[in-house]
Amino acid sequence: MNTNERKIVTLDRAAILTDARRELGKLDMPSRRLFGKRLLTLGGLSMLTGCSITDEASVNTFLTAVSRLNDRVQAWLFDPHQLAPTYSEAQITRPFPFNAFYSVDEAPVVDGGSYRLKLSGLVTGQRVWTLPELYTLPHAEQITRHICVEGWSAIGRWGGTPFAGFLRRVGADTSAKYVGFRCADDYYESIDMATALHPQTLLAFDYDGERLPAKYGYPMKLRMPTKLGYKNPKHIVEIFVTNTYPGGYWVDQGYNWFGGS
Ligand SMILES: Nc1nc2c(c(=O)[nH]1)N[C@H]1C(S)=C(S)[C@@H](COP(=O)(O)O)O[C@H]1N2
Ligand SMILES: [Mo]
Repeated sequence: MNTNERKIVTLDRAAILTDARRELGKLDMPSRRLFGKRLLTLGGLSMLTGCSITDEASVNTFLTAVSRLNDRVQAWLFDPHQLAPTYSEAQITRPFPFNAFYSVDEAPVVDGGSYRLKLSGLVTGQRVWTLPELYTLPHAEQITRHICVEGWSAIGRWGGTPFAGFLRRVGADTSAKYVGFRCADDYYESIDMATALHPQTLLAFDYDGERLPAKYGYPMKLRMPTKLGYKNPKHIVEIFVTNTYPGGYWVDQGYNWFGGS
């Protein structure tokens, strides 16, 4: 028994390990093998994360560190060329569910005429975009599955412009680590650059052949079939490129940042 392990005997080892396992359990098989049984002990994990687990506060620090470890493994496993499954029109879930941190009648009402999308951070084209300008960009459609951590998934159809092309057009530094989003409803998110450049990552203006209604994120959302629902920001008003970790609305409350699906 090392010093750390001796200190944690008074804490509920089983419960902490269950939480840590749940965090790592979001990973798929190759990474589970990577973390083989030996490392999934508290001693092994605290060594990997560099945390000593001695009290409540350090349990939280430890679990956050496990989550960031999970981010790094997911980023490492992420295949930028691997496509998420696509579906047929007939498989679309109708009606498509709404979800947000408020109820549907509280969805922000954004005025399309005065709307301006702001581009900031590590981009040479720091400027604002009007909706008519954005609507002239190359168009793509996808029918993909949206998976929410609250326990539902649904197939929907989104249309918009491939995000990689948009980032290149605005002169984004694609060697930067993060793309961050600010939303009209105080939501915020950030994603890794590899996912931002993934061919199925779409700056979506349409839902099922129509402009996005307010509930699904008017005037635009980022649609990523490779990420869980909460990583897909609706009502985007600002996009920024940065090397400083920006966090996210749910991520800052303990959800895993990478959030792969
Ligand atoms: N701006 C904003 N974006 C958001 C959210 C939100 O509350 N506000 N909720 C997220 C969550 S948890 C989910 S599951 C999806 C729901 O998208 P939908 O309403 O199109 O189904 O939006 C995500 N993006
Ligand atoms: Mo969600």
